[in-house]
Amino acid sequence: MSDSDVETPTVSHLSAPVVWSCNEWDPLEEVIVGVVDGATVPPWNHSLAATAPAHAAWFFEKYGGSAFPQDIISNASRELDALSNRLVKLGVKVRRPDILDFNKEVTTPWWSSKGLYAAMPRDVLLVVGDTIFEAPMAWRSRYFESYAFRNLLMDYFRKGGRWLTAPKPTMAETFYDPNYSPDRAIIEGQKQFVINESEIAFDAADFVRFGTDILAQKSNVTNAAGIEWMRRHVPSGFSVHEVEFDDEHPMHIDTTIVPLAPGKLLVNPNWVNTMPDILASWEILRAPPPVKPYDSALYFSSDWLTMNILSLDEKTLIVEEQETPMIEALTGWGFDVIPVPFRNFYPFGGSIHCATTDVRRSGSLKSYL
Ligand code: DAV
Repeated sequence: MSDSDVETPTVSHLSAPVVWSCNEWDPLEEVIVGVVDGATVPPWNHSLAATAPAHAAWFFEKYGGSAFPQDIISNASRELDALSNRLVKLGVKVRRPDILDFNKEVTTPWWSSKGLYAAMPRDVLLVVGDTIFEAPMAWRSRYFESYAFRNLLMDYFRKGGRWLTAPKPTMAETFYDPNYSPDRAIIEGQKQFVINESEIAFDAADFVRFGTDILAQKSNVTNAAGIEWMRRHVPSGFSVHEVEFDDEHPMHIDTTIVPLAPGKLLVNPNWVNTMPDILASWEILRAPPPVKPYDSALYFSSDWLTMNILSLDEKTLIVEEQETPMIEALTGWGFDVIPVPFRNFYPFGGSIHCATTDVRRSGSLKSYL
């Protein structure tokens, strides 16, 4: 390999950070918005059954292993493009992942599986200060998902960004609990999970950033070893705290608690019965019920996607346009809301927060908890 094959970073990340985000609400400068092209419906399996709503089983029976139906892809794609254009108009730099064909079967020494999608950058990438973390994931269908973001990550790396990839679990049979069942998710007061602690696993979306403090939950895709790995690898000045809520089938924290501004937290009224001590001083807004009906099209998630909001800054929130009770509640709490159409993205299992990940927000590292 000649020297010219690798561009050595010359830009100091201290003087002009290409990757910099410490919380969910500082002014947004650069964001990755997902894509749905190439999305494949994963075959129904044990780890998926742990969190997918039971009413969606028919969808996986019908389409599991095939590409998502084209009309679902086209309608969601239009909304993703519209969100991207809107963000650009608001002065935010928008990046998109590569389009990969997730309908290809991949084989590792332990298993074979088709892929899923590159729709949810929030699940795969987590920016903590000047470092972008690539999550190991816990579903076989997501093993290679981060490669859709490889060109972006290489670009950030070349420009001086720090990039860390967590060790991936083998996702062999031994990593999943064969006795786990969603209807026995709590046994003797203890939450049960479909993954065990034999290897490191997490999705980035089980972490939420409050400046120097990052809260994380164990879930059906994030184990204690994964949280501990993050704890040992976050840049200096950050600490990771484990929190637990009352969602019996947790997967991703961003429909449970959503910090909107310093001291202001949106919480899920069904899943947050007791506030962790660390959040005791924060003012809370209990999310109003989501607008229905659309639950027949929620194949991967609960109907709390209404809470899955992206902050442009600590005053301005991007919210799905049909979630009017939420828009009214947030406006009443002093926020400016930018409504965008995003309902056709819901079948992929997320809303605006899931479909994006902030790579750069201005502001400095501070303690808020
Ligand atoms: O509420 O089912 C969806 C969030 C996905 N990032 C839920 C979690």
